[in-house]
Amino acid sequence: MSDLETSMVSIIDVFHKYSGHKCHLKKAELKDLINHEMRHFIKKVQDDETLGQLFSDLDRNGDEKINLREFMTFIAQVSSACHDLSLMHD
Ligand SMILES: [Ca+2]
Repeated sequence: MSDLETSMVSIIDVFHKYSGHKCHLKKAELKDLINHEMRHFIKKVQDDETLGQLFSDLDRNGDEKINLREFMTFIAQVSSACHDLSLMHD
């Protein structure tokens, strides 16, 4: 597989590592994923208010779960922000 394809599979694997077989993330699972897998890219989520705000921003269809599509949007936003930051430092 190409680097891009390997990265895409990795994102899906990480999602499933935290979602389990149900294929969606609850609040506590999103928090664990962010704090364990994205700690170099975004600030650790510590308080419930921050978590609740982030969760409702990501939960586009309002079903109180983060599905893979909603998670991918989040990954795209964080990746894009990191890209912008790296350009600023060039
Ligand atoms: Ca949702």
